[in-house]
Amino acid sequence: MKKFLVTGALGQIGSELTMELRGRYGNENVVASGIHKRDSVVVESGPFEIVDITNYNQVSEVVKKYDIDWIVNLAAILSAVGEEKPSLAWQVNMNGLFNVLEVARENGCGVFTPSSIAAFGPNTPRDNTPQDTIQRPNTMYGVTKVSGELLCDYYYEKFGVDTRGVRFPGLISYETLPGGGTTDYAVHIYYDALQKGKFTCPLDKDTYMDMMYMPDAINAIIDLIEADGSKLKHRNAFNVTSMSFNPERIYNEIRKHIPEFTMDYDVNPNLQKIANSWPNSLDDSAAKEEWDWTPKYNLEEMTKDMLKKLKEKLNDK
Ligand code: VAH
Repeated sequence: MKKFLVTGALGQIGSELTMELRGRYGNENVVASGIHKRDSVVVESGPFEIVDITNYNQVSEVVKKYDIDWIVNLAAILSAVGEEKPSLAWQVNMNGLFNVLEVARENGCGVFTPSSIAAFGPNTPRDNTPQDTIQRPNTMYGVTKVSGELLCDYYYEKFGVDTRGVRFPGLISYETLPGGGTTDYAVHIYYDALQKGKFTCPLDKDTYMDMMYMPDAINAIIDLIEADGSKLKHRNAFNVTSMSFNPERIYNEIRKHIPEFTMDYDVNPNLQKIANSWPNSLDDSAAKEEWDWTPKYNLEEMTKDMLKKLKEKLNDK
C-alpha cells in the first residue's frame, strides 16, 4: 500500500487531498505535515508532523520515519503574496522543492508538485494555450512554477525520480480558504453572496481565467499519481482545466440562486497586472490523452454544489 507525505496539508488543496487520500489508502498511510499545527480533522484523523520544506533535515527525517513512497508537495507561496514577498516565494517554492526532490532521490520516492497557469506569461498564446508553448512569466510565483517544472523534469531525466505535476488553474472550494492568490476572488464571491448579499470584485469584469472546482483538482492529483508512468509523454506539468470565466459570468451564475445578490468593482492594479499575464483558457488534450483526465464540474454544477455546501458550513458555525 502506498504511503504518502503531504506537505502544506492544512492549506486549500492539502486539507481536502489529505482526507481523500486517507479515505482511499487508510489514515495511517497518509502523513500530513505543515509549518504549524492547528485544530483540524487533518491533524486529528491521522499522522501529522511539523515540516518546513525549506529545512532539508525535517523533510528527510519524516520520509525515513514513515517509509514514504510519494511526496505530494503542496507547500507554496501563491502569486499575490509572492509579489509582495518574492524572496520568501523563492525560498519556499524553489529551495523547498529542491529539498523535496533531493530527499525523494535519496529514498526512492515519487514526487507530485503542482504547477499553475501562472507558469505562462504575457507572450504565451492566451486562448486555448497549448501544452508545449513559450513560458516567460513575469511574476516571482510564475518564475518559481516554470523553474519547478524544469527542475522536476531534470530529476526524472537525470536521476529517475518519478516526478509528475499539473498546471492548476484557479481552484474553488468551501473547506479551506485560499492563501493569497490572484484567483481567490472566485472563492470569496460565494462567501460574500451568502454572508453579505454583495461583493466588491478586485478584478476587471472582462478578466477571463481558467478555474476548477476542488473535487476535480483532487481527482487530477490522484489520477495522475496512479497513472501508468510508461504512458506519460509529459510529466511536469500537464495543462488541466474545467472552465474559464470572467467575474460577470460567475456573478450571473450565482444570481440564478440568489437574485438579490449585487456586485460592484474596485480593481486592484497589482492583482490585475498578474491576471492580465495569464492565459484566458487552456488546451488540456495532453492530460486527456495520456492519463484520461476527465473533469466533472462546470460553472453551473460547481455553483449549485458550492452554495449548498457553503450554506451548510456557515450555518454550522
Ligand atoms: C494563485 N490560486 O492565484 C493560485 C493559482 C492559477 C492561480 O496558481 O496564485
